[in-house]
Amino acid sequence: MLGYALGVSSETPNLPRRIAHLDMDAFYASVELLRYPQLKGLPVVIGGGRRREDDLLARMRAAQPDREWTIEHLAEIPVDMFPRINGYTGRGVITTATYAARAFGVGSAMGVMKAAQLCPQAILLPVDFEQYRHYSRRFKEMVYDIAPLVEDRGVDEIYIDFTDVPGGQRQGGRALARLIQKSITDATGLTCSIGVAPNKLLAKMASELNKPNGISILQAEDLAEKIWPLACRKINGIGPKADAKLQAHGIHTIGELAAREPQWLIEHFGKSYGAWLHAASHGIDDRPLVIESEPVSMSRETTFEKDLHVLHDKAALGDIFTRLCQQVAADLQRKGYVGKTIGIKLRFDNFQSVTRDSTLDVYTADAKAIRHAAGLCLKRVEFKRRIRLLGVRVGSLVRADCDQALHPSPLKALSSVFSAREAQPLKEPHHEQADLF
Ligand code: DCP
Ligand code: MG
Repeated sequence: MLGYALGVSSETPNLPRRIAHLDMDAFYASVELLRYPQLKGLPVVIGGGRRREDDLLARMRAAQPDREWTIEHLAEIPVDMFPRINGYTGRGVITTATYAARAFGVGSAMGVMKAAQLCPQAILLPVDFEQYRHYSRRFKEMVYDIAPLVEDRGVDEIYIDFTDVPGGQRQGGRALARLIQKSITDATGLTCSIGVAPNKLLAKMASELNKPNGISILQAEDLAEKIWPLACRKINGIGPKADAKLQAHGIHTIGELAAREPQWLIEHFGKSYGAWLHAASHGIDDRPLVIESEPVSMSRETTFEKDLHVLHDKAALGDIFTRLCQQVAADLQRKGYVGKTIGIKLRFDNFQSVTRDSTLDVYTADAKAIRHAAGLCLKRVEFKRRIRLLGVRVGSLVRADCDQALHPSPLKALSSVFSAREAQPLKEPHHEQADLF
């Protein structure tokens, strides 16, 4: 999927934009059920410590030594032999649960011990990321073959531009959505849910309306009926903190959010987030699909559990900052890229965001070099409020093995030591209090 420029996806003037969001159903759990079909329909949770399936086979060999037990026989292991969640003690967290387990209130990100209280009879299986990645690739390949303009959103979700694909406009996209669903199920045995709408924001909400194995078609005129009654949290981009703040102002549903004056939202949530809240509640979103091509940047960011103070939480912030730099460096190295624009992003407790970046003269994927340059960017920020989000980005990427990356001009390489320090525009004050983490 190389060579697509950003945003080329729906330039056809005559056809209305139709964007699909596809999300696999109970993904990790459903992949587990492919090898343990005997668990279908039962409450199963995925998470906790590493307990390998070999353990299960070893138990079978001990229980029934007269026959063979290999990886070929996983589907024959009696349900009674599977480990139950109620024996679990530990601090593990659940990645996902089958719909049968969800009926008991069990769900993603819940502590395993909490889940054990809610559904003690649930079966607990360990995670197997390699297997999930395998099925992730397979379902995406099926989609690329039918509709090539795909934005990869992670292991189990994608956006697909239906606009110009045959069948993509029929019944608002339902015909094509059905075809894709069927192709995925035929190829993998897995089910997914698809929402089709005028843009990514609405498509993402639509895909949740009919889960599992559902299709939802949303038109702009359905907004008031289908979207406005939903809780604000259903908008991708309204997290628990923003939601709590909205609730405190008596705003619970997307409709109530849509009824607020944009100016009021801007006053309370900052210029960019406030304006975005207004647009989102009215179903407005013109973000293009980011089609797989050479990445332009890689970033890592984290929202803190509680807002942190630049002085009082200096050590914690320093650690988090270093870890983010290490993560970005590891991402770059794993994918074979180097970059020379190092940036930071901060969001304060009033939702105001600031970014700063600086461009080095040499390309790097080195955690220390990134940390150093990002640290200098931090100095250019004035910290008057607590911080709720911190991010590190490396941009201007090139492949690590290309000429530019391997043979920087010697003069430039020498000067880079200084330029990182001097990259900040002169008009910006140097805030010494930021020299802290
Ligand atoms: N996941 C995780 N930790 C979380 C949330 C999700 O490890 N807190 C993993 C497990 C999920 C996968 O990511 O299977 C996809 O996440 P989804 O939110 O799409 O959840 P599911 O696919 O499991 O269920 P759904 O049918 O609601 O999409
Ligand atoms: Mg999913």
